Amino acid sequence: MVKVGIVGATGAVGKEVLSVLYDRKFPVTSVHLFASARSAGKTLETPFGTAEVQLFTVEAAREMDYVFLAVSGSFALEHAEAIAAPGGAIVIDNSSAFRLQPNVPLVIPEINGAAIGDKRLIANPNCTTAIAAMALWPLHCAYGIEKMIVSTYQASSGAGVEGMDELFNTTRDALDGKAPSNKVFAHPLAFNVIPHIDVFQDNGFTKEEMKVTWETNKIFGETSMKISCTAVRIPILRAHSEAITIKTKRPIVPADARALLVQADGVDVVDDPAANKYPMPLNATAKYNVEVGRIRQSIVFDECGLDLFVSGDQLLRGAALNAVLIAEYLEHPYPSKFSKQVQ
Ligand code: 2RA
Repeated sequence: MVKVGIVGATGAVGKEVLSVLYDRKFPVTSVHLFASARSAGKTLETPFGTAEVQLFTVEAAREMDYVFLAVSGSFALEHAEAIAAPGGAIVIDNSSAFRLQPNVPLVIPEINGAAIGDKRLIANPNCTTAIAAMALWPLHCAYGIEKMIVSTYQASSGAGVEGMDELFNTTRDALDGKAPSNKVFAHPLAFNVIPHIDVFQDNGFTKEEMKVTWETNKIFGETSMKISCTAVRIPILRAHSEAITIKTKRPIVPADARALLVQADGVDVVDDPAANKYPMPLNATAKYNVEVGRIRQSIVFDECGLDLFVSGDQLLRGAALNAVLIAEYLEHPYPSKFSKQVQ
């Protein structure tokens, strides 16, 4: 039985961490919600009952067995290492602050749980990376993905509760004939798509797009998998979708890819176009597994290429579920079902 702390429990991800811990019967003895002085003392309804928000201090957080950080990268940079220092808590950080640091494992437990080793600070991947990786890892192991092109369709929840609220408000404004106002997104999101998530980099890609390249390579234990991504925000509440084209080292056919993906934990193959069955964000919402479908031979890369479509809940596999699965892995480690067959 373990003591669990959550920093950022009122945010979209923090709330889901609480729900997932409860739903998956993670063996908690007590749950502690930490926040700044502004929120300390308030009470919050949680699946574990009414909880009073405690003032965050490093000392109090170090008393926990696990601390989930569902707050900003700057908070994590300031406090994560101190909380995790020997004698403290294991920290699972949802921010991007430590993801690319060589001494911090970036983990999707079904893929590279073993990378955790004896580390006490563990980074949770970006949602876009995690959702795609669930479908790509079995294919990479069996066929060796050399390069890929990814186009994303990302939900407003990626920008937290504020992002979801802004989607509702801009939709209402548009329907009421009012000029929609936007703060969270660069433009009104209602009835729109915005090819701009996070800040632009010198190479013309956004940071969100580059995260897919950087993080997928790190999680798959690669250094030179080429990934070109276009990340787009769409007026959807909380599930991201991604259209992906892979170029593999070994020839691949859709039927074999489907048969392989059916065996993958955390993945549902939804691929019966004749019956109008394919992954969709509405169906992937509130679901632990990511959906993969529209699997077809690539016209560009011929027998060494595949096109597929993935949808996954941004707040679950893309954040809270993955974080809780890391803690579960630490309680009961297990090997990845797939290992690389192609170098
Ligand atoms: C987004 N990937 O969708 C980000 C959130 N982590 O904005």
